[in-house]
Amino acid sequence: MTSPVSSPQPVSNQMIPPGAPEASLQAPALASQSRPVIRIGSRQSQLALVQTHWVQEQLQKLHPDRVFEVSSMKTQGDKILDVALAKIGDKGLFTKELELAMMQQQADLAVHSLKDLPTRLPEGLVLGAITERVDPADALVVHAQHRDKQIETLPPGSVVGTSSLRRLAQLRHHFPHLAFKDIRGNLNTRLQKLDAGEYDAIILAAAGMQRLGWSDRIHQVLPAEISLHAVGQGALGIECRADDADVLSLLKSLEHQPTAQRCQAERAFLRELEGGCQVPIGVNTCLTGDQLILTGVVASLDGQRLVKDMLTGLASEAEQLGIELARRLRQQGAQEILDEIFVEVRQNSPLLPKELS
Ligand code: DPM
Repeated sequence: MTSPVSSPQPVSNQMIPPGAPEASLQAPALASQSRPVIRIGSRQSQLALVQTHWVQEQLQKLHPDRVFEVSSMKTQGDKILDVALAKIGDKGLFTKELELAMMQQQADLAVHSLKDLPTRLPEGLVLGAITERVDPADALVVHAQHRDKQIETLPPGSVVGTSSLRRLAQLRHHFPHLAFKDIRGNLNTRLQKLDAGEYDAIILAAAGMQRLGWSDRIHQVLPAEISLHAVGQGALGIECRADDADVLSLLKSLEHQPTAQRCQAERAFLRELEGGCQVPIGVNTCLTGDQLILTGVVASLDGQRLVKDMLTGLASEAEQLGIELARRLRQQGAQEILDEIFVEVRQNSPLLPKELS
């Protein structure tokens, strides 16, 4: 039910009784009716826009009386395309500009690939909803000459493109005979580089390929035994201002509870290990009834050491499960691996995927 408010009055101090709790300042009915358009911030990449338009469409369907508008902008991660991701090392590479726009009231919500959203958000912003996850697995895409091969059968020395330390460390562990090279750019650019023969194969998230309608290029979905996916992979995270009750209530309708519970455990695990988005940390979650199984891995860049464990608990205690698994991995040597990587990345270790010149 919407109650028409003909001429919304600005909230003046005289209207608020002295000593009133802060919440009464928010006047949600006034806020929702006085705002003609809800502005959705997005990155400009094709994948980001597909995701944002999907969210816009869902919101529009569920709230036909409101207007949702998309405004797109370039983020730091979109601008620095010639430097290896791991070396930039900045958290929030793909999210900062959008967050600033929300804080400055130029956007009301922002749609992110959840895996690009740091586990700690800036003061005043919250994760308003986590949408239903598509396939969170990593996928192998091959050059035409390897159409008859799988990751297990690629010839020694084959050049595999990835900028993900997580993919690199796990794949080096299983396939030490492969060579790894850095690859940057949007998904279309990466596919072009592969097809042009710069790589024998590349590893991408199945989710991104699916959303862009390129599922037919997925040659092999990598099983969890070979590659545990990134925290939040395959889900969208929608961020908004913590005090925007109106937008928060609109976003509630997009939340997918099972995905949210799985991602809460995954994000708590990463947060507890203090890993940014460029760390060789992988996860897998499985939700059956009220039981949540969380698997986590921390791997060294050379692929020699792999600390991996699994924990089951109540989905309602997802956060605690993530924290507990992180502590266990730390007891098994995960912290030493992460500390080493921090130095290796800073010192430009030869273990990092080499850039193609
Ligand atoms: C993050 C990573 C990558 C992206 C690191 C990782 C992949 C970088 C690379 C945190 N963000 O996964 O270990 O391989 O060069 C990104 C993609 C998607 C969201 C593309 C991809 C689409 C999938 C999704 C980049 N962010 O991973 O192939 O929405 O989950």
